[in-house]
Amino acid sequence: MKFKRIFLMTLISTLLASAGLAFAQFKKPEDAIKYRQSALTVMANSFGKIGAVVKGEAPFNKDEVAKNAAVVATLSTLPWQAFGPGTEGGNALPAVWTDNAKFKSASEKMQLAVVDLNKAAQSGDLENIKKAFGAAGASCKGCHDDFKKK
Ligand code: ASC
Repeated sequence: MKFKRIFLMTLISTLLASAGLAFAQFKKPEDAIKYRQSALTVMANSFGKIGAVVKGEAPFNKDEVAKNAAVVATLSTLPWQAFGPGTEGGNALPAVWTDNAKFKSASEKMQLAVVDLNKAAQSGDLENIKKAFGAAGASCKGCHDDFKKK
């Protein structure tokens, strides 16, 4: 049956394409390193802008803080797919791969902390933003201590 064959081929290529998205997103390890460093760089930029407000070095503009916190929360989900097997290097310590469960849990802790920061930022309460910023910063540092080259 010709239609059945076409159906099966379509199904198989759809499945392969979606598997490709999950597993073969990067052609070379350098591409993965560039991707995760880029996401983390953009995230750190927005996080730093909130930090300046929290430290009193920049005026508190609610809308700006809310925008930056939303960027941080979104970007925080991206780097992890680019730490796959065979992508060792960059500023990442080997522990990312040898102690991957701990790395994953540290990354999840950070993602939860920046969701909290984003909630505080959207509500516009500076005291809550300060608290959530402190916790988020600690979650960045906690991961860097164990998994990032000094
Ligand atoms: C930042 C930034 C980080 C974290 C970390 C917090 O602004 O770029 O990596 O905060 O330094 O301790």
